[in-house]
Amino acid sequence: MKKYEVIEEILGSALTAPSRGEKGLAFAPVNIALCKYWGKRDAELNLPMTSSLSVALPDRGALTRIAFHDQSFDTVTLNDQLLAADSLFVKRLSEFLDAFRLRADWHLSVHIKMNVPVAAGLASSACSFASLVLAMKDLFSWTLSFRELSILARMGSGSAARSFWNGFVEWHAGLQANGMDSYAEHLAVEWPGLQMGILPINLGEKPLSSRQAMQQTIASCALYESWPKKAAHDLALLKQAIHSQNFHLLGGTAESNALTMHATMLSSWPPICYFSPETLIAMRKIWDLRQQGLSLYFTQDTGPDLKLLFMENDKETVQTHFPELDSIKLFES
Ligand code: 2P0
Repeated sequence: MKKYEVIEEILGSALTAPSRGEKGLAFAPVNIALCKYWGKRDAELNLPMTSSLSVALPDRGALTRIAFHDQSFDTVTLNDQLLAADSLFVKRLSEFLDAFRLRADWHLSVHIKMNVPVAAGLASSACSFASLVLAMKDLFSWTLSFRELSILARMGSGSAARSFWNGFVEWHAGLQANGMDSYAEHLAVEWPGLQMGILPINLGEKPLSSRQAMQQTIASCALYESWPKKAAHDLALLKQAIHSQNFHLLGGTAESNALTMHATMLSSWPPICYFSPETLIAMRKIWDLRQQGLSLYFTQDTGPDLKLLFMENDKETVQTHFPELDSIKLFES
């Protein structure tokens, strides 16, 4: 498998397990894409069709503690609850770990503490896989660059490639078949005052996973053809907005990018819809408020929740209109 070759290339002799009793511990933040990763050119390596750009939610994410244990399988606890071995999340983590068990027979106990809602379109798999890779780096004493860590995490979950930094991060799609040029990089630009608010909305039904939704879109959506062009255009605009600190350009581009991604899903067959009635009500309210002069934009991932973008000086007004909003400062100021 291609995945094994990439791991061999990056880790080489560091793949053997050290002595038992060692532990690894690491935190990785949630990242929210402003230009979305939507569609893969390689499903085994999670190589994306397009480059993407995200911003991290500082202090929100996954803290992962791992240790060798004597069982012949991995165990995973999430927020102190032991997950069923046949749950999708455990299977994905364990499959990911399989790729590292090349030269030694070891299994891990994995304890993840997450301070964001799990699997609600809040990038919980991204921060889980990134923190798992960092915890493995700690456990195995790997000396790796962030580029290599990003490549490793990407093979667990695509968007995990972007979860190693606070602030803005760009994930380069890359061109190589083995994905050695598909990694994320931190953009060293701060934007004091920029805020994101999580607007919790419950869909009330089990949503389709991002992975399935992407596959279904690529397989059946005629509009998808236009996505790479749209993504490249938005990425350039977002970088311009970040460098010139142009909030309207940032918010408008992020919102348009998210709506276009959802448009590709709506025009897939069978259709994929992550909107609940409350999502649409909130969108209309944001559009109305914007017409009245409030600088407020949103983005949406593969769940019904909206993430609102606004500046600190509008926080009180935004919070008055959306009292349930969980507002997060994206940069120290
Ligand atoms: C993103 N999403 O850029 C996009 C926008 C969801 C909507 O990356 O199959 O869990 O593990 O590579 O990373 C969520 O998809 O998918 C995602 P896999 P992943 O944040």
